[in-house]
Amino acid sequence: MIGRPARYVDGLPTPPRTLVMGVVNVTPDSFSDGGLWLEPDKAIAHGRQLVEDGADLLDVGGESTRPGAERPSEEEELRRVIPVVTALAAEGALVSVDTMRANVARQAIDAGARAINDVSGGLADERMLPLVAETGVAYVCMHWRGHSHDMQSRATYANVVEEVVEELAPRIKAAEQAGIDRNKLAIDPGLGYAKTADHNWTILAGLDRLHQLELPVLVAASRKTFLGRLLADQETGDLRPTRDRDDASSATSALAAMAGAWCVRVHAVRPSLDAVRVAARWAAEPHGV
Ligand code: PMM
Repeated sequence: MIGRPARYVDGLPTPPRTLVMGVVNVTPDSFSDGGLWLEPDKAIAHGRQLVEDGADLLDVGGESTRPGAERPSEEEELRRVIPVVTALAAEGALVSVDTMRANVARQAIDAGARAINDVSGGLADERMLPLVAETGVAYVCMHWRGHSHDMQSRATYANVVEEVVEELAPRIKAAEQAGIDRNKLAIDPGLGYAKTADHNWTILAGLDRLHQLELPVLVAASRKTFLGRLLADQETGDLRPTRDRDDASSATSALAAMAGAWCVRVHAVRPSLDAVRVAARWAAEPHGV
């Protein structure tokens, strides 16, 4: 039990608890909130609300990467993301951009973004790692096995935790070789990305192993299908609807904080912020009597 981050990312906040990243999806098709904030004004207002709720940083994304999703054009992604980043950064919010495209990252950084959250870990666009190195922003490197349209066909592992660690290690090395300062890096096991529900649970239970890579760990479980499956209606088997997964998401945030996660990426900020504060306070007590 740690209850607070084992490590932090240079240039981002360092509260004495796990950070909370609020999700601002400017997409028509994200699995839990697709279409809700597609208009820039709505997305900006939503981001503002998440900051008021206590988000340490906002993750603005214009591409849904839910299983089966088709990619938007780069032009469309830019059209969705840049006005929102510009407005929120101008208001003082700390903005991260969820993109796999170096060109979107570059324009977002020019618009004030201070971190890039790349679900492909630099694999989708070879210009991404050099761009991050050149601009000196923080970088979240996620475990990824390919684009969403067919990623679930790659959800095969003999030992999911070890394979995620083995496949993340070369991505970290590539990031450092491209010139990214190790202190600006965080890693993410990529829950749901080429992973089944059982894989996700195994990874969460194995976060200690991920920490052996000695980098801050981001956990993004919020509203994902594996929670919907856990909480499925016992009679009909219907998955718990996405919007009714926030209590479980907060429970996951508390447990991730207990395991030493650096940051949780969530849709509902306030309950997860409360959860990580509880975890930090709990773990601050000396153990035993
Ligand atoms: N998941 C989603 C989007 N971005 N970024 C990181 N680093 N890790 C994730 O697991 C992740 C992500 C998909 O969730 P959403 O559609 O609710 O944003």
